[in-house]
Amino acid sequence: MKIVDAKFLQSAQSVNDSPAPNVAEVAFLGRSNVGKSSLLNTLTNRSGLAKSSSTPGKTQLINYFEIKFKTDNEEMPYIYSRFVDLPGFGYAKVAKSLKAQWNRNLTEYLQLRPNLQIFVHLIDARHPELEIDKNVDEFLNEIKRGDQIIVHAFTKTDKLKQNDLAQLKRVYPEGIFISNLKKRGIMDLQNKITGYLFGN
Ligand SMILES: Nc1nc2c(ncn2[C@@H]2O[C@H](COP(=O)(O)OP(=O)(O)O)[C@@H](O)[C@H]2O)c(=O)[nH]1
Ligand SMILES: [Mg+2]
Repeated sequence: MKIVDAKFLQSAQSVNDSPAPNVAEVAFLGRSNVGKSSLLNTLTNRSGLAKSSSTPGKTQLINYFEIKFKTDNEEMPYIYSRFVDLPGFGYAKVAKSLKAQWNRNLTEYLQLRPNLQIFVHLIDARHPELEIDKNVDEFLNEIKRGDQIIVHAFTKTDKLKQNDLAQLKRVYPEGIFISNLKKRGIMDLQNKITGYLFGN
């Protein structure tokens, strides 16, 4: 299965102004600067795709992308899902009140979205044990329904020495190990997503 098209669908402030929950969604979340936009662009093979969400103002919003997959089934050659770019956490420069509002909207999306199937939690491979990522992971494990999975995607693995990467893989055997720079781990993540959503 292969992604053949991807396009920006819409931005939303919260679940209330989000598109109808009628297509399976994959949410991407992580600290600001972890490499989320780069990963979305690499995954979809659209270099400018997530740029629309990095323009000032839009980084605070939930950004929906429509993803078109080619199947091997002639009767149903294409199948769709949505990738959802969530606001990065750990934004130091923003006022506290605004931060709280973002968190509320984000939390609501994560907890209330019935068609949300996969949480892709991006973690900087150089700093896998940050308190904020542990908190997020704990929260996701608390709210996760039986029909959902959490995927840990370690980014910027090109910045690790071979030994350190091997060690990280031992500690997180279920992890996906990504380098946007070297285009590593991208198919592993795509296969994980399509395997779970579509069974292949
Ligand atoms: N070395 C390296 N740098 C990366 C990788 N992915 C992203 N970056 C860089 O990290 C910075 C933040 O990336 P971006 O995708 O905008 O992060 P976001 O804030 O999570 O959306 C940019 O300077 C990217 O070029 C990667 O796999 N390897
Ligand atoms: Mg970004």
